[in-house]
Amino acid sequence: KVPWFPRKIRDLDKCNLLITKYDPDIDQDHPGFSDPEYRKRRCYIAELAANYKQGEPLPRVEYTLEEVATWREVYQNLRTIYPDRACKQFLDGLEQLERECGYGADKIPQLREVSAFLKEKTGFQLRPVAGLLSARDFLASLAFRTFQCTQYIRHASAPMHSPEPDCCHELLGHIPMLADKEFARFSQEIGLASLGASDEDIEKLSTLYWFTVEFGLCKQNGTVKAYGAGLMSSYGELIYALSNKPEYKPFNPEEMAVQPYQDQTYQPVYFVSESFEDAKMKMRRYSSSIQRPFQVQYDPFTCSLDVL
Ligand code: H2B
Ligand code: FE
Repeated sequence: KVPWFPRKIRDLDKCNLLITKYDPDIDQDHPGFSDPEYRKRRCYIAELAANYKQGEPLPRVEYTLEEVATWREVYQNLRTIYPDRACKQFLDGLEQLERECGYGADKIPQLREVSAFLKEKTGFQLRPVAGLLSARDFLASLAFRTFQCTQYIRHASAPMHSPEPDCCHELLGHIPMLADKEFARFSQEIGLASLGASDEDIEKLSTLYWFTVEFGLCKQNGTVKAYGAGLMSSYGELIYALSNKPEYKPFNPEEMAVQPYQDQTYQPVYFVSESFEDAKMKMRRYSSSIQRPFQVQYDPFTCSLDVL
């Protein structure tokens, strides 16, 4: 039996299964656990996401001075190490965001503006999400060129690290790459491959996503550069990933899909692709090997799927 999957963009309102892992209300090791103000703030922002319906204007958050100070610290630190370490597509995207979308150290960009920017560049749009989503729901939204984006910020006591996605991770890590047409297509293709897939295949796709979109490296002009969002939003790991200390393996979806990974500390192994072209080609070959009794095609005019 084929698991349910969204057929039209409005169905994404139903793709909202949250995973409670690293929750500031439950996890004693979360930096915000013993800060009632922070937990209240998180509840308020979670509420905005929970009440959101497809097509509504994206909620705005008035960020506090403390939140902006956290953003500033993250932005300034990371911004200085990007030029030597980030791939070209990332740097291009970030420069456009700085020029055209108000990106900078002094204010946290609003999802509404960022979504409008992306829509013009690659057709991607954002929707707010309250926290870590199930892999199935997260990947399904990519099929509709929709990126589920958290809107809260990490706790002020730990600006250099967050155990869960936050707006620094989304806005600095993911958004610049989603402004690249080729990468946008790559992301949507992973999403399309996930629709109606078995739990086992979802697990594999989500591991692939991990080693590409989150922690991927690629060669450019003979040097290894980073493009993964987990790297772009972690000062320590971005330096570490390109330091020659970890193990590097060539891009190979079959191997990557079953490589164990962990989200507690730096990755012991990274996969390096020869180019985006190469990665996309190999991913396509992998995706088409996933067994499904139907084919899906995205219709951009109606933002819905044709299931054949
Ligand atoms: N949820 C949220 N909110 N942001 C993510 O970046 C994210 C997610 N990534 N759920 C997913 C899981 C990813 O790690 C893969 C697909 O499992
Ligand atoms: Fe991410």
